[in-house]
Amino acid sequence: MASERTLSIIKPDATRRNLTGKINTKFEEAGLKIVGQKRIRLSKEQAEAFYAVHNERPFFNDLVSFMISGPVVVQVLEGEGAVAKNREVMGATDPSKADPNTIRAQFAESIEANSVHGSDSLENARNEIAFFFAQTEICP
Ligand code: RTP
Ligand code: MG
Repeated sequence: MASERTLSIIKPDATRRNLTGKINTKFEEAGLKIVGQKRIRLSKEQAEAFYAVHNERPFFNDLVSFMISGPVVVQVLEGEGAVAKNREVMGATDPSKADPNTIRAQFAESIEANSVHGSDSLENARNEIAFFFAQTEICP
């Protein structure tokens, strides 16, 4: 399998509870390398643009409010099959349905405050990485 990059976001529920290091350990133990990382506060416009695919969904406004409620850590993860591997490490969207040992099973508070985002395809990963990172901010 080829080396890939994927976009990860540690969400406000996790930064609030000081879980950045514990979540990063899960990525690193799975063989994902953190090759870009910054802690930022999303603007409402940025959050709306990032989640534009969900703008017809009933949870859209709540999701945007949640994502701007505190700092997030945006990250580029690199490794063999990084897109799928990261989704595996994250676990299902709803933490009550996530496999044990996944980030969401261990740390998420709810289906919305579920601690992490990860790109769901290689094409989305490329677009999502470009949304947050300049080439010079990624250091493999
Ligand atoms: P993500 O995009 O954050 O990696 O998560 P995902 O693919 O597992 O979930 P997705 O269906 O893309 O939904 C994006 C985020 O919206 C929130 N959500 N809330 N209240 C609800 O029913 C609901 N459903 C989804 C979650 O924060 C989810 O991660
Ligand atoms: Mg998604």
